[in-house]
Amino acid sequence: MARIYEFKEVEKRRQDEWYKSGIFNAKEDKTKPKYYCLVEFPYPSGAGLHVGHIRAYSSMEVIARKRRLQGYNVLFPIGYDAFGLPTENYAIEHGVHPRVVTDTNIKNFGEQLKKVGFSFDFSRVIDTTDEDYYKWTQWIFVQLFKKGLAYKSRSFVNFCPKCKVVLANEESQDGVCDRCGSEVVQKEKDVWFLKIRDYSEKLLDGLNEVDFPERIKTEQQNWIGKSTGAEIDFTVNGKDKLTVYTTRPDTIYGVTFLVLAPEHPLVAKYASQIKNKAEVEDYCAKTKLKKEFDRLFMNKDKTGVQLKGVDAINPLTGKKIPLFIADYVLTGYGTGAIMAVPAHDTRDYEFAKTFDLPIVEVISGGDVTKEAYIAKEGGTLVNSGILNGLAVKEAIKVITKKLGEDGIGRAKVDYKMKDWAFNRQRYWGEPIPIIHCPKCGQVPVPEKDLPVKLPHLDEIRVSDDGESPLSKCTDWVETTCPVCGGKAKRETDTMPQWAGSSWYFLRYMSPNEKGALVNAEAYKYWNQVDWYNGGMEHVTRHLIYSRFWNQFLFDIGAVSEKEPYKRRSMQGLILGSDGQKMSKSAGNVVNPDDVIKEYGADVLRVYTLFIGEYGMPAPWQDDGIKGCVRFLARLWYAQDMLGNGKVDTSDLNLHAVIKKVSED
Ligand code: ANZ
Ligand code: ZN
Repeated sequence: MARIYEFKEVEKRRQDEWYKSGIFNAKEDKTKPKYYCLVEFPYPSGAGLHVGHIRAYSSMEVIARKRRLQGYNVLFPIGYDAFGLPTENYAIEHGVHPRVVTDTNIKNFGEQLKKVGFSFDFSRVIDTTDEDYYKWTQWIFVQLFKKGLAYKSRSFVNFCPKCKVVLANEESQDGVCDRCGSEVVQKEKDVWFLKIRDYSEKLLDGLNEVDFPERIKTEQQNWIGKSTGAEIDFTVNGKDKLTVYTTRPDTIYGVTFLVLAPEHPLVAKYASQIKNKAEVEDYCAKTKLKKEFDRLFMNKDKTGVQLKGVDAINPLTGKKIPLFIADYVLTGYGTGAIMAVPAHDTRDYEFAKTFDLPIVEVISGGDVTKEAYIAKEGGTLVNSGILNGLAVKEAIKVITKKLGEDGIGRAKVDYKMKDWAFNRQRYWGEPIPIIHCPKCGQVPVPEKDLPVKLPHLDEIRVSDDGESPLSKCTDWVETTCPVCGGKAKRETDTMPQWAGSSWYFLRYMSPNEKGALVNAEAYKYWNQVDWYNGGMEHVTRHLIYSRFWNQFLFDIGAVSEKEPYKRRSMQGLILGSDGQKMSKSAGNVVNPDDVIKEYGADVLRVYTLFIGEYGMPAPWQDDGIKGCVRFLARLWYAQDMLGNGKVDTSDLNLHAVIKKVSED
């Protein structure tokens, strides 16, 4: 182990030289081909750098260094995604301003990153909480607003009662808050949305252009959740139209009831005609308390209530069918109403069994007295009038055409992805640059007045009504309308965590540019990110959001590439030595500083690269570190021997060595 002392001594000396001379600082050099390496910039938490960061960054470090040796002009930047809840919560708890907390944490992260010896360009460090940075985050929001892609609407949202924030679906994936683990409740609130749904097709198409692992493409496709089917209009109570969305219009002869989401507007509309009103209202109230996740996946026992006094007609069989409300039908998907085909849909089947409703087989091949027959391929239509004898695929075409001719239906594409809930009632975020004028309505802050600076507040606690702390800052809230000059109020919500990271890869190209989000020349040179490495957990959020923003910026001519990232890879997590996720509470966290202190940075870097199959989780093992120490000692020895001329290298086939090393 004698060598460790040497490692450490040399490392320190080298690092000091590197960062003093700025040897890794990238300059636009048109005589050289460029290569843009990107890693997910860290959230500067109080806990400091994690060994997971080291794994994620060391791999890209290898690529960056290799590309430099290959003659590329490499951009390998780093920065901080610094708005967000943990800092804000820490600030509240300790009575320190989040600005101070953020600056302290960033300073600490910078020192740690340098101790690891990363070849980042530290002259381009960006901080999403910097006014010069979030000016452009706000500018992008204003452009989205002007194009009608940002809107405010009253809506049911996922609300975390502990953090007191509205969460996007992506942040409450299993019905629990991403941040604190509390159960999420549904709450009605004014919410800003970005119309990411309008970009569904573009986001799907773009996947054909990029070099992403299949796993990532599939996750994004599933998240967007494209489905093709039809909308069909049913007639309710002889006169009103009720439209359902179905992927199986061919099964229409098998429809024996309709189901509405409890939130469906028709329920309120028929309030006076519904005979069992109390029962219905009770059920609606109970549904409100349920999380969407449970409604979708935990609904083993189907519950629901018939709307007595209301009925519909199956337009093809002419038969009267009952209407129900049930929480397995969601309000945010399709039309919030379904035609139920119990013979061929499992959920409808269970519901029909529970409520003793008729089950009519319309696709042959299964045994619908036992279970729903859901196979789409191979079945033949039966009990279906004009569709009898047709295969499913053919029947879908025929019936969709007929519904169209009869004016009661149309082909329809739908997406599971919802619009992006884009606000927080919190302090530590980018103010949403909108002014509310009693005369002119929502007016975007003129570009010359950006950034809308976050005012300094001493009290940043959220009030119990869930309103943003900014709403208490009267001096800041009260302003004049940029259109009519009358008295107006500023929007007091801030943007969500994901805003700043949705375009940061552009800012690195010209971090000090004043006149645009990115300098045109710099963009022309650095252009797309050549290789982006990050975590699998960011594939459905950050990676979709940032592709959306980039596609939008392309559409308004702010950038010339549709896709921001040419290639993406992902590292697996580093687990504690007990095989569990590292966490303070489990006491299995490894601090990279300690490893460096004991073994030196190279050992840490080499170990995180060799720890296991790159895309897979791997437990931290002290024995593994010792192996890396021995490996590096041998390397040093070999170098000494070569340097001293003690080894004859005349018959060394340099090209063969380069080939082998490159491939490995
Ligand atoms: C009739 C039918 C018959 C259906 C059948 C399926 C099978 P995907 O494929 O995931 O897009 N559906 C529509 N809107 C819904 C909502 N808001 N909440 C819950 N379920 C809803 O799912 C589309 C199918 O899910 C639709 O097609 C509808 O049920 C149901 F043999 O309509 B189907
Ligand atoms: Zn006005």
